[in-house]
Amino acid sequence: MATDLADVVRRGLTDFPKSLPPLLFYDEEGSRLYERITELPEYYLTRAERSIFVQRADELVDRALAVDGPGRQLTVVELGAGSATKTELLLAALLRRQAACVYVPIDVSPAALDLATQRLSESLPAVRVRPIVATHEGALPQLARIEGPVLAMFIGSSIGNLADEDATRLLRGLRGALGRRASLLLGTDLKKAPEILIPAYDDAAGVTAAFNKNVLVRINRELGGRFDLARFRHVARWNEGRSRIEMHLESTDDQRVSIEALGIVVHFRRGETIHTESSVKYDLPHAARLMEAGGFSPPTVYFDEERRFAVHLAPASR
Ligand code: AVJ
Repeated sequence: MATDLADVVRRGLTDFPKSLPPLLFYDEEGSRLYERITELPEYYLTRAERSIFVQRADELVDRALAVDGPGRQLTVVELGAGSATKTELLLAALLRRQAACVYVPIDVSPAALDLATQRLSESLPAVRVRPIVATHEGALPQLARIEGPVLAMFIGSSIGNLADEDATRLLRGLRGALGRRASLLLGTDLKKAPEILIPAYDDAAGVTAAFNKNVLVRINRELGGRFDLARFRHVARWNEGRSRIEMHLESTDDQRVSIEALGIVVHFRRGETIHTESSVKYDLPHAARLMEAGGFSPPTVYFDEERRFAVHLAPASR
């Protein structure tokens, strides 16, 4: 995959149908907006997953530690760590079992990693933070060098951004880099009524709309784009066949938008959209299939009280 912003944007906007990868959301402003999303009344995901950690962190940690037997310290790796507020609960539980631990947060946003490192140094000084600014795939070679047992966290239902083939490839990559010493802690949002899902991605305060449109702001700033935000509408759709929420930016009329750094003019028909994100909603067999295909054993599954969200813990399969 092209990782350079210009290449990614060129490819996405000259493709049909048009799309942009969700990775582009997370510049400094986008990371801030995402943090606000996690606090919205409609966005239940973060609260549901946090409540699982609040109630079950000790049990989760005991199970993760049991995989490798007693002795060596467990290292925690996290894909797409963001601000790591939920992870803190797990790290605190781990420090009730071992004196210190290494935590390796991976994120494309240096700002988010700085914030996480800063906060953890104050709240849990026994955690040695070794951040990696990279995409998930980009970090794999460095993960292969970690010694001892590793708990790899991929929480927040971030896996839902990936189509099943890509999710499987990523889990396999993780399993390949970490080997048999790895356990996987995977958070997945669960399939539920569109009446609950849609508002979670189209909130009343318009924070998700601003988060979505921020990719256009970013293209304007970083690539000399001329997107007029008033002529694009935030849309959240439920795709039943693929069991996913889709976010789009819909052009409100026929228009041409030039992007200076790319030397292109992009044409939009009225109602045409840029697909900016998919967020897959899982049932348990679906999640188990992905983990198995990724090289992990059947998981232990933990739920919040309302069964909106699931956290799966699985050791590497032999
Ligand atoms: C960070 C990918 C888990 O899909 O729910 C939130 C991102 N997009 N609101 C999700 C997001 C719109 C979020 N993930």
